[in-house]
This record gives sequence, structure tokens and C-alpha cells, in this order.
Amino acid sequence: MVPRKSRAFVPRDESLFCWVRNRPGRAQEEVSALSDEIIARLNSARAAALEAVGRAAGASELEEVRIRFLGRSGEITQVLRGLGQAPADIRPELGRRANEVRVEVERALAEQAARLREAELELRLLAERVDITLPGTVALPGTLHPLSLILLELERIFTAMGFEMAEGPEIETDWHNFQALNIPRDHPARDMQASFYFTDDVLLRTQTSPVQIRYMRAHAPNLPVKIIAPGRVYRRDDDATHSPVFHQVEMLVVDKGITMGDLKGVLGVFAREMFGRKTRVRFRPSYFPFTEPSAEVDVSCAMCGGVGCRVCKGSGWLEILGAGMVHPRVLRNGGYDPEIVSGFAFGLGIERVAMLRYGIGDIRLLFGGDIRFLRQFHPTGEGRVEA
Ligand code: FA5
Repeated sequence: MVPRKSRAFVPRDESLFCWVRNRPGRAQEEVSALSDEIIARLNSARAAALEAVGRAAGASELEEVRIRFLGRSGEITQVLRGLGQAPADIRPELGRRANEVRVEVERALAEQAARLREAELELRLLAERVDITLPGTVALPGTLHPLSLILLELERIFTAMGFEMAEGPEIETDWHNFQALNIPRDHPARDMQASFYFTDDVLLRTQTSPVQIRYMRAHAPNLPVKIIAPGRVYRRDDDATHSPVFHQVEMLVVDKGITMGDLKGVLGVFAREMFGRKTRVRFRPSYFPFTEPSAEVDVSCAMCGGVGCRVCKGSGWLEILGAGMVHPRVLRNGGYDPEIVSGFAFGLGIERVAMLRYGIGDIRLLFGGDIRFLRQFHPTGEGRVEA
């Protein structure tokens, strides 16, 4: 069996009190000397603590001071801990004094923390000060895009004549975009509208005419059909008067007894409202697979009043849209009987109308987003631009 080692006596408490405690029968002078020494030690800790608090220049330094004096093994905490072993006659007095020092240092810490916070705030406010003498940022009043202005105007004109607004998808099937409109797969008319295909049967629509088919199929055999359908369309075009993305407005009327005279009447109202009261309308024979007969429609040039100028290339007329009487096959594909009803339709390019109305020479200006260009337009349509 291993003999137990005898343990040497090591005093666990090395505080100032241990020698007094270990000496019973101590003299009164010794106790009061001890008391004085403890008080002196407390006072010097207090002075050191207050000085360190005063010097602390930030929250982390202040925390270091707190730990040094009031932390678990801080200088003041040590004295407070040791008091339990102090002789009973001096313990209350020393305790009171030690607590006073602790409270005083705690208060100094709190006050310094508040001062530092305030100084920091002051600095921040100074740095963030708003200079009210600087010139302000002027919020420019917005204007509607010229295409939006034309579209609003078209809506106003046609809804006043009792038309309803309709719309269709920009990603269209080949059947709706071409076949139902009497343009079979191998028809040469497709060459005029080269498109962007997703598959053989799905493409970005090249015209708003498929909305005719969609609307008729959703509403047949109800009468009358009287719609305008504005929207974005896509073609593989790109020059000063043709954009790969542009906008059309489709118009369709189907009812009993509709004639070409109705088409002329509606277009006349539209042209005078859009381009001015003196505007005249001219029909030229043309061809579209989905209308028969078909026409290109010109309006007299609003720039020169029809005498000939740069904008109308001297002819006095400007082409604005394609139109015609709805082909019987198209009516049938829409679910209507061409023996009972007839109809007319047109499709116009909104960019074309905007260019004529505002005298814009290059279609690309409408898509460039240049604020100097766009700011010139306002709802009255005044202030034509020379581009
Ligand atoms: C058509 O698209 C027919 N769907 C119009 C129609 C509807 C005729 C109903 C009969 C009945 P067209 O390809 O001509 O027709 O285009 C009509 C208008 O769109 C043109 O007059 C022109 O103003 C405009 N347009 C055509 N291609 C472009 C383009 N790439 N950029 C800008 N505008 C264009």
C-alpha cells in the first residue's frame, strides 16, 4: 500500500488578514494598523480606478478597467472577498468603506460610458451633418412615352365609337398566327413576316391578327364583334422604319350586313381624330391572305397638308395601315358562317402613327430610351420633333 503523503501546510489565503487571523491574542494596535493598511490599499485602488476610468477612450478600454478593478479577481473585488476573514471588530467599518469605493467606481464607469456614447454621437452627427446650402436634386416631371400617348389616343377614339379592347398572347401558335388566317405553311405571304420560332409550331407573333381568331372562337356565335386589340409583335426586320419589336393595333368588326362602306366610315373618323380634321383617307388595292378585297390605306400628309414634303416624299400621302373585308375562310375558322355575317378588319403600326404624328425620322429613337428625346412629348401632342 502506498503511504499517504503528508501534506505540507500551505496557507490558502495570502490576504493581509491571514497573519492576524493566525495570531490569536493580537494586540489592539495591530488590528488598527491592519485596518489603516486596508483602507490605504482601498484608497489607492480607488484612485487608480478613477484615474483609469477617466483615461478610457472607448467602450472596450472601459470594460478593461472594469475587469481590472471590479472583475472576479479585480483589485477592489479581492479586498471585498477578503473581508470575510477580517477580525470582527474592524469588519463592518472596512465593509462599508469597501462598498463605498465599489459603488463610486461603478458610478464613474457608468458616467464615463455615457460621456463616451455622447461624444461618439456628437462626432457622428457632425460627420453626417446635412449641408442645407447645397443645391437640391430636382425631380424631373415624367412624361408618357410617345407610343403610350398614341395608344391612349387610339383607345380614346375607338372606345368612343363603341369598340371593346381585346388582347392575345405574344407567344403564338403557327395555326393562330398564320394558318387560321388563310396563310398555309408554304404560302409566299409568310416571307413578308419572317419570325422568331421556338419550335415548328410556336413562334413570337408577327402581327396582332391572331387575336381576331382567338376572340371570334371565344365569342361565336355572338354578334356584333367590335374590338381593337393593341399589342407587341416581332419580325426579323431592322432599319430606320422597321424594328424587330414593334406594336400594332388590330381592329375587327363582324356583324350582319357589314360592308366596305362601314370600313371607310370608321377609318375616316379615326384619321381625322388622330391626324387632324382636314385629313383625307385614300384606299389602294392590295393583298392580304386574310381579307378580300384588301387595301392599303393612306392619309393625306399632316406635315404639308397634302402638297408634298420631305416626310411624305413629295407624294402628299402617307401609308398607315392594311385593311379589308374579312375572308370567308377566316370567318369560318373563327366559328362564324360567312353566308350570314360579314366583317372588316385593319392592322396599323403604332410606331408608324407616332412617327407621322410627331415627325420622327428614325424608328430607333422610339426604343433608345434617350431622355432628351422622350422629354419632348406631352399629352397634347404639341412640340413636334425634327429628328
Ligand atoms: C399586317 O401585319 C396585317 N396583319 C394588317 C392587317 C390586319 C391587314 C387586318 C388586313 C386586315 P403589315 O405587314 O403591312 O400588315 O403591317 C401592318 C403595319 O405594321 C405596317 O403598315 C407598318 O406600319 C407596321 N410594321 C410592319 N413591320 C414593321 C416593323 N418591322 N417595324 C415597325 N412597324 C412595322
